[in-house]
Amino acid sequence: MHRPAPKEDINEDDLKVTEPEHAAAGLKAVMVSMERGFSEAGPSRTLRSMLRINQRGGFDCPGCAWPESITGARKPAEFCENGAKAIAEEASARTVTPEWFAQHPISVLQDKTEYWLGSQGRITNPMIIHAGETHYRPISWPEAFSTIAEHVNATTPDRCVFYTSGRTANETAFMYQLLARSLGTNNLPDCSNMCHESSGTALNPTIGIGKGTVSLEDFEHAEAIFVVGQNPGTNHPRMLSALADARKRGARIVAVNPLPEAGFFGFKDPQTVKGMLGKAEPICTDFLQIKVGGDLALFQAFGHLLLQFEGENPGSVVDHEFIASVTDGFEAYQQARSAIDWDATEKATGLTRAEITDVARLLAKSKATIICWALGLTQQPHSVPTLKEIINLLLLQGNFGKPGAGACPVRGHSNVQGDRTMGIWEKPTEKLLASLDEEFGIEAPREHGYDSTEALHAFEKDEIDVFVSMGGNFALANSETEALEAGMQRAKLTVHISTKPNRSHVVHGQTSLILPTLGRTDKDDKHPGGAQFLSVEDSMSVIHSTQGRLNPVSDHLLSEPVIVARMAQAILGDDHAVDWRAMAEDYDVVRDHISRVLPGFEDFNRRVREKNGFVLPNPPRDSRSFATDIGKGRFTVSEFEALEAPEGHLILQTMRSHDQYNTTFYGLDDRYRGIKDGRRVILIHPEDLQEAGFKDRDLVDVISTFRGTERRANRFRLVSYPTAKGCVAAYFPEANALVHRDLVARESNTPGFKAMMVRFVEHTEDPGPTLDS
Ligand SMILES: Nc1nc2c(c(=O)[nH]1)N[C@H]1C(S)=C(S)[C@@H](COP(=O)(O)OP(=O)(O)OC[C@H]3O[C@@H](n4cnc5c(=O)[nH]c(N)nc54)[C@H](O)[C@@H]3O)O[C@H]1N2
Ligand SMILES: Nc1nc2c(c(=O)[nH]1)N[C@H]1C(S)=C(S)[C@@H](COP(=O)(O)OP(=O)(O)OC[C@H]3O[C@@H](n4cnc5c(=O)[nH]c(N)nc54)[C@H](O)[C@@H]3O)O[C@H]1N2
Ligand SMILES: [Mo]
Repeated sequence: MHRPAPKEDINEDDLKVTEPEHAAAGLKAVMVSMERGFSEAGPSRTLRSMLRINQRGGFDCPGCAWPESITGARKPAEFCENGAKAIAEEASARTVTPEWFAQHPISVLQDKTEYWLGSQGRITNPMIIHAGETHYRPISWPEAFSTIAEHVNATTPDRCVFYTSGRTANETAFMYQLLARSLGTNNLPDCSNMCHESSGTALNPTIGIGKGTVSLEDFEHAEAIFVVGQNPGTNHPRMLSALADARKRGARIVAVNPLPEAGFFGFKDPQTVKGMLGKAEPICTDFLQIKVGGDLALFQAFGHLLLQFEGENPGSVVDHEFIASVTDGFEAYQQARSAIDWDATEKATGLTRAEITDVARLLAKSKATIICWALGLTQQPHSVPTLKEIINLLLLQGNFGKPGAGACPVRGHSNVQGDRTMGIWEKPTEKLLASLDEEFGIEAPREHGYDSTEALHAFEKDEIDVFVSMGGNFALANSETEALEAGMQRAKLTVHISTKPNRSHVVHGQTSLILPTLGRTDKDDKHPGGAQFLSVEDSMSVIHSTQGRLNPVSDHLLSEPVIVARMAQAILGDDHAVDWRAMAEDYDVVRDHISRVLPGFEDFNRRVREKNGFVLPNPPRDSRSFATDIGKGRFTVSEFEALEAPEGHLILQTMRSHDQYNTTFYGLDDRYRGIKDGRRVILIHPEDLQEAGFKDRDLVDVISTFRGTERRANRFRLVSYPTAKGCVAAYFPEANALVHRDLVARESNTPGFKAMMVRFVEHTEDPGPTLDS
């Protein structure tokens, strides 16, 4: 029944291109998810896990952070094709054993793509390798922990880095940050630094909370919903049901994106007979095909137009009462938006004045607007001002704390928001540190630590001795792939707490450990008090439990909380102020600590056991109040700014295919965009293709330029595609080698993954190691 793991690696010459699709999901999606599950995990593991995804008492889907309903009934199958693929990936019955490592020298593994590595299966034993050795070999858990302790204690805390990927559950994250701070460092970079950091950076000073202000029920009341810089059909498919329902009620749904993504135009709901028969529900009423980086100009234009409509018909658009009572800075904003340069706006956005004005009219009419966004807005040099401009618009019409309205940053990893709530942050607040000190009798360090970009710099300067990675794949996720990998290889110790092999394991430090762990779907019952559960926070601040039920693929796996506790015991010694053992034995002990340290978690152990969990306080949503330093919502003024490609260059954005989860590839197809059996492609507008002097499917090398320096990535195929003119698109992580380390969003330091300036040259060089094996 099991499909063997691919023996051959990707052959990019197999690439096939068909017309992009015009609707997402449907029967095909269900078939794909079932097929994938059966071949990876077998029918019994598949059915057992699929039926528990996102059910009360089941486990939280590791696919994305889109919430489940807490008021209504849940459907028997509360998941999507891509959630099912994420589960199948984790529930895989294939194993990566010590024998497997003995058969695969590092030199061979370094030539494999992430697709091949990830599809080998679940790692079964702790493994170690030293510089100069050819193979990872098994090591016992006690020896692994003492190896970590030796290295950590041989250096200073500021030379140790503790990275977190956003799948980590709340309890684990809390213990992990406590370990770093007990040791004496705030070096806690996380995937959020590369993801929605710009959102928090823009929201905290303007609305007093770094999170979204809507709940799922608000989608039932909104009159207008904007979906900006986001591809929900692939990355948050369950969001399409909420959008389709809103559209059916007559809400206006506006997509703003350089790509005409399939999910915008139709949705075949696999939960309905109509959808199963292939009848698509329309989703968007309006589509603005914007140029990459043009959103700040667009939102400034909306602000200008709303104020103009208000002037023409006073009292019709602007919520003066709201502005006067709970906001600050309106006059300066009004002043700044009173004039507009339409030529510059049209050039920056690639949209016409008429198109922008039409959508501004619908925005003006809407009495309840939700603006959703994701990475298209967070990974730009001017992301923070762009997002502040969205907040201006929402404040202008009083779109906070009323049904159907608010800001909705749609998060990525299933618990990335919870990890931050738990204190995974390199810039912790004094309040958090003081309450950790008080609860545990430790002295948490006050100096800020490295974010992910600073960690990349520190690797390059040999300032990191020990790098511990709680999940994730830092080498491939970040910018400057080659330089980063070289830096990681010079570190004294790298430790990867992982489920499956990945690139970061094979570009390892002088000594490297792989510590295999239980995933979301796995049973965690080797505790004195019996089976344990964990908790997560979704994109809308709902905290709920998650518990896997599958038998782990090996007896040697430890849960993440147990791994953290045993690392801490080894590093900090048995007489450390924190009772690590008690936390590892019983996760209720962790939750009790959390309930005393973090606001909103009072009575955590009781409330997390309630049917739907509980919702964290959210002042803008709950009471139209803003916990900023001035106690008000803050209008801000930003300069006009857009991306401009130098002569002969185009703007490159990097994005996900339909068959990948970040650096993990489930397969090689991007079904909705019509790309099959290949990933090294550049989607390019037909006119740009012609102007650049190339033909469809030509093989090129890509050169990016930033402040006079160049980066190169070889052997990509140009594919003629209806993207916005002047803008091209490639997949993450293949294009990460092109991202200069200093190309980041101002203030948030998030890499500018969607803002590279590139040109193409005919392919000349050897394909390089990331291609065929
Ligand atoms: N199946 C699946 N689900 C996932 C993930 C996955 O890899 N696979 N990843 C998870 C994670 S960690 C995250 S953060 C989310 C990511 O979710 P998304 O943000 O949807 O992810 P991307 O694929 O990066 O898509 C970005 C979208 O922004 C558009 N875009 C690019 N530049 C601009 C711009 O300048 N302006 C505008 N308006 N749009 C722009 C792109 O065309 C694309 O549609 O998804 C999560 N869910
Ligand atoms: N060019 C470009 N680069 C990007 C982006 C982009 O849009 N463009 N997006 C950025 C974003 S939004 C993000 S979030 C980052 C993602 O960066 P990361 O979070 O670092 O990367 P992932 O690919 O999500 O991590 C996958 C690995 O996690 C491990 N894993 C999976 N499940 C578990 C588990 O349950 N426990 C543990 N311990 N390990 C597990 C597996 O070994 C797997 O190989 O990448 C960023 N990089
Ligand atoms: Mo993300």
